[in-house]
Amino acid sequence: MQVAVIVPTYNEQENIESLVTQLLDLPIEVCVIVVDDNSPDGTGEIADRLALEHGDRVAVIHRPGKLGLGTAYVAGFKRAISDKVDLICTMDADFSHNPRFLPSMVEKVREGYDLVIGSRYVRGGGTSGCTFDRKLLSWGANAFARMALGLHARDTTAGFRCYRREVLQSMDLDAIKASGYSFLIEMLYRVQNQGWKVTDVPILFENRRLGASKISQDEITKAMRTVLRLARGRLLGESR
Ligand SMILES: Nc1nc2c(ncn2[C@@H]2O[C@H](COP(=O)(O)OP(=O)(O)OP(=O)(O)O)[C@@H](O)[C@H]2O)c(=O)[nH]1
Ligand SMILES: [Mg+2]
Repeated sequence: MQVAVIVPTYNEQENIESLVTQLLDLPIEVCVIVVDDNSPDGTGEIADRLALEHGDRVAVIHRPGKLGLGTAYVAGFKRAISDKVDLICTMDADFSHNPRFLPSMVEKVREGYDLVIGSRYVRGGGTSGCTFDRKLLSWGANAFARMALGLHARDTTAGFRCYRREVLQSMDLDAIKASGYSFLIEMLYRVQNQGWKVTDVPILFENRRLGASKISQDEITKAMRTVLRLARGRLLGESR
């Protein structure tokens, strides 16, 4: 099975090289697709150098500016679908999602699941180094999304995921309205409503050590609006 890992980046120059190196050193073979939004700190140039050094195993998509996390995933998905890889994973560049958990996630898809989520909220999973406020935000957003949308997955806002290619191919990716962080919730909602098999595997989520967070108050407000929009559609009986 061919596995692609999509890594969206915006100002991750402290992290990108060691992350790509660790991904390429995993016991399973993966290729990496970096989606960089013209990071002012030069992340895109570092990624280009890595692509030159590693040939087919590293690709870089450059976008002209900070266009949001959701549309960065979509750009990566389209590339991976056209490359006909079997499994398409997503993860953050900041080591909150440690590459060492990827093999167990890929294994779950091999066992027959269609979407596997690297989850903080199942037995064996957890967080480390996060402030109380950050934990509360994440826990609250997750509980709200699960309740309002009837989501079964335990960690609905996690960006550490592994999709079977057919799941992404079956979707009109451009129809997903949420473009920022709430893209993850909308995507999960659509995947569940289409009847695909979703599960969580435990991961330890570690707070970023290097670089700065890109989550803003604006993103949090947008995420709440996305959940309310989808919940309204659910109440009105719209299928997705
Ligand atoms: N291409 C692209 N990548 C982005 C954008 N916004 C965030 N990212 C990347 O998406 C990943 C998640 O962003 P973070 O800022 O770490 O957000 P987070 O992990 O939810 O929050 P923290 O715990 O504060 O780090 C990182 O790899 C970012 O570099 C964007 O607009 N475009
Ligand atoms: Mg992060």
